[in-house]
Amino acid sequence: MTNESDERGLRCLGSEPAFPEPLHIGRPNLGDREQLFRRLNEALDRRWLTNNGQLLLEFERELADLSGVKHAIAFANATQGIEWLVRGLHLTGEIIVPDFTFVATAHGVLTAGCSPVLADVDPESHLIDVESVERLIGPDTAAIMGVHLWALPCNVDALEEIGRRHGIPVVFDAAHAMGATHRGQPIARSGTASVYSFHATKFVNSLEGGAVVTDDEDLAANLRLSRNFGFAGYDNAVVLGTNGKMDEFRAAVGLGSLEAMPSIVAKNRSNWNVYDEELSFCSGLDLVLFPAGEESNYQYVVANVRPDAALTRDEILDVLWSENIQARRYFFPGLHRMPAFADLRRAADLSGSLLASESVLVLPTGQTVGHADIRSICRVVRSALAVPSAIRAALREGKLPRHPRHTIADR
Ligand code: T4K
Repeated sequence: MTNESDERGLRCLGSEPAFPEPLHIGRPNLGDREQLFRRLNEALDRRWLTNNGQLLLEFERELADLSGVKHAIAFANATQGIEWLVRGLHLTGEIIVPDFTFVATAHGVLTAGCSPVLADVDPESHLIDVESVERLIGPDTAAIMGVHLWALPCNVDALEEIGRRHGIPVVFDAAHAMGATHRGQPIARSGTASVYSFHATKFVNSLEGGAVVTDDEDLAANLRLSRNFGFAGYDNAVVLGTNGKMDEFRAAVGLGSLEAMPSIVAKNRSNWNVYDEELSFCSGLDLVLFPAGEESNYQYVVANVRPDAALTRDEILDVLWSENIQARRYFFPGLHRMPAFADLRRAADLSGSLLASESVLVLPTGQTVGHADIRSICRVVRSALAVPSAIRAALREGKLPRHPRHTIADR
């Protein structure tokens, strides 16, 4: 809850923090508890806790229906879903991914034995840049993996056209994109397959979890085998496999979360509208917009802090953290500037990704964030932007909590 007694001051200028306790960005949204406990009890009564249980099958059916596809294959998390999707398509060689994404996009490709190749992104939307993809296509390109970052649809049509022209599949990391549409259809109908995440911080969650959704019968059959040690019946591993199963408790949480999805989206959307209204008075910050006429889930409130803003993104972030508002600069500093991915082939021009990684500011939302909280957050940003020199001087003293930092090698 916001600290009502201190509506005007800023902590770095000597006032009390806007929030007495940390305001987390990824507080999990919860479905109906009674329903959850009923499902858990039923699973316990059945003594069927994992391995294609009834709740898991129900969860997968719901996911496939919501995605407008034939098959949903749940995994323990989306990272594993990405890895086994790549393996299930028998890909070898290079897979083009955006440089500005969560590390799991690249980890999943690498652990499947392929090499991610890092494409630039659009600095405004942060989505993979189609021209950059086109330039990176080479003799070893096996696939393109777009990422519907923030649940914004990639330029699906252009990516699919490139895929057709080069005879390679296009797949999507749709970790953020449950509930989003493209041309009025569920976004997950695009490409050969898409991968959702149901991590606790996602707007719908199964504690940990992910799923591959696809219309491809062979791929679906292969993934069902591979997530269960490759077993086709007792004692008979027919394909390479792992233990990627989702248990009944997680499926129960996932089912409840899907039931709550309309109310969570409505809450996210109303939060987003308040940010939109409040930040319109903040010169230098632009909210990343969702496409008109499409559905989305509004689970991330993302602002671009423009280079002409009175404070930098990192300065604003530090002011927010000093007020106990744990905003984030997700996907900073871009994959190519992380040691784990420094040796990957990449676009010569990653200026879009660099700009995104210096400007993205992700703000708290979800069930636990109220409109009054959002007005307080925006009041902090506005107040700080009004007195940039005083803020810089106060931040230099380094006495207040701030967003964690680490050194970035210049790569
Ligand atoms: N592709 C993309 C594009 C992705 O964004 C992701 C995941 C993936 C693939 C892979 O999906 P999974 O394999 O995870 O299914 C989070 C999530 O761990 C990760 O799932 C997500 N993307 C990524 C963007 O963010 P952090 O770094 O935000 O986690 P953490 O621990 O800092 O938590 C965030 C905030 O939420 C904190 O303020 C604490 C709070 N929190 C967190 C948890 C887990 C709670 O209040 N309760 C909780 O239970 O990573």
